[in-house]
Amino acid sequence: MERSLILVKPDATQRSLTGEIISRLEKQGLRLVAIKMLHLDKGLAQRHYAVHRGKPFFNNLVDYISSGPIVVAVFEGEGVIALIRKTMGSTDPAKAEAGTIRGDLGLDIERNTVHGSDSTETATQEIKLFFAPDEIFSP
Ligand code: IDP
Ligand code: MG
Repeated sequence: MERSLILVKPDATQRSLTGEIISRLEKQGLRLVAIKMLHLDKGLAQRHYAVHRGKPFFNNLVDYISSGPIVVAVFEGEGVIALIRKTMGSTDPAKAEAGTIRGDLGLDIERNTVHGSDSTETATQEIKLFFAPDEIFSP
C-alpha cells in the first residue's frame, strides 16, 4: 500500500491549523497511520530537504522549517501521494487553487503550510527519517 509523509510546517502549527490540515486529508479517505510533533534540528532539516541543497532558497528553508514545532505524519492509501499533492495545491500559495490547503491557508512560497512526498522513492526515504517501523500503525 502506498504511503506519503506530510509535514504540518511551523507557520501552520503556530496558527493552530494542525487539526484542520489533518482533517482535510482524512476527509479524502486517506488513513492516518503515524503522527508525532517535533522541533527539527538543522541537521535533520538539511537531510529532509537534501534535494534542494545549493538552491538560493535552501538556507532560508532550513532555518524556517527548524524555526518552531512541526507535526509529522504518514498517510496510507491507494494513490495517496498524488492525492495529497492535489489536496495541498501548488508550491506558491498565490498560484494554488481555492479549496487546496496552500490556496486557502498558505502565507507565501516559503511558508506554505504543508509538505507532502512527491514520489514513492522520496516517500520511503522521508518516512525513514522520521519514523521507526514500529511507530507506523498499518491495518
Ligand atoms: P513542494 O513543497 O511543493 O514539493 P519544492 O519545490 O520541493 O516544493 O520546495 C520545497 C519547499 O521549499 C517548498 O514547499 C517551500 O517551502 C520552499 N520553496 C520552494 N521554492 C521556493 C522559493 O522560490 N522561495 C522560497 N522558498 C521556496
Ligand atoms: Mg518537493
